Amino acid sequence: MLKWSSLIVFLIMVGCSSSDSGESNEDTSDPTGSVPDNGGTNPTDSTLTFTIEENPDPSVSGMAEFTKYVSVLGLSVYAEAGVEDAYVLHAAHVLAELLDNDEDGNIDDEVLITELRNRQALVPMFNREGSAAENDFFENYRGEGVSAVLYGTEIDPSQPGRFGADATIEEIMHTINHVGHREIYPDAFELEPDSSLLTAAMDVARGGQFVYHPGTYPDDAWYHYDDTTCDYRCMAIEYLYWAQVTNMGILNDPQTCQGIANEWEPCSPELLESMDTLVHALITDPQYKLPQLAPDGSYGPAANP
Ligand SMILES: [Ca+2]
Ligand SMILES: [Ca+2]
Repeated sequence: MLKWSSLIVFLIMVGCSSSDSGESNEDTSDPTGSVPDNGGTNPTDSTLTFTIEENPDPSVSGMAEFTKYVSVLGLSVYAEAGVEDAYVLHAAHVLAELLDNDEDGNIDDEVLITELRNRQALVPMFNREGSAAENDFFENYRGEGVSAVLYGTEIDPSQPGRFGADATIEEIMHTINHVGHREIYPDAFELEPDSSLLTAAMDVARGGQFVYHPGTYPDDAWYHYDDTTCDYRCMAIEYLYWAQVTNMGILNDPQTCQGIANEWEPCSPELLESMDTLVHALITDPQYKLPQLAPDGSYGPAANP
């Protein structure tokens, strides 16, 4: 649905440039510098109601074209002017729901949130592909807190996560997984061949280890993305997303199953558990504290005591 491979290229570039990012941003306010670190797992009261503010960081490299900003549990959502406020708030709620998945007011994984805050993880939202803000961001952003971007044209708050309607959960999950989980649990979630439980599971799901796209997959493969420009790491981060949203039940309807069959077969939680035992065991292993519940676009600890 997205030019995911180009995003992967972007994130790899971002990753490669991270070593000098500190210097380039040193004399300007950093993207999340205005966000107080509450120092604990409990979100502050102000996070319970998200508010769209003016972009506090227009002078930071790559951030000049954003006009809207929401602080979410010490992380940031930035949006271009044409992205509707309701869409920006939808992204903020989904981000919070993925981090405090049981919505009890406590962030589920302290190690994860610390990593994401340290890397100044953010969700960039653009009007559309090729917009002014996207061009500026892709050209000039020097941080290490992004691995996917979100367009106003691919958001529908009334259908959270529905394939083909709302990419909010997908794109935010990619960033959390790539910037956070891969870093803090590398033995589980690293993306290189032979590096992790994730890639071991993927090699089974694809019917073999294919560092380069095999052209056609073995008949017994159930993960067979046909985008030949998506490299192994791209395949791995996308695989993790498929497994997680399947486990959440987001893909579990006949229309969606049919729509994604060219890429991903086990579209219900039950199929995932029986067909892909390795990845199911990985993503439900409590030590990694991955979100298990589908975000509904409404984060409300007060309503979920
Ligand atoms: Ca929680
Ligand atoms: Ca909710």
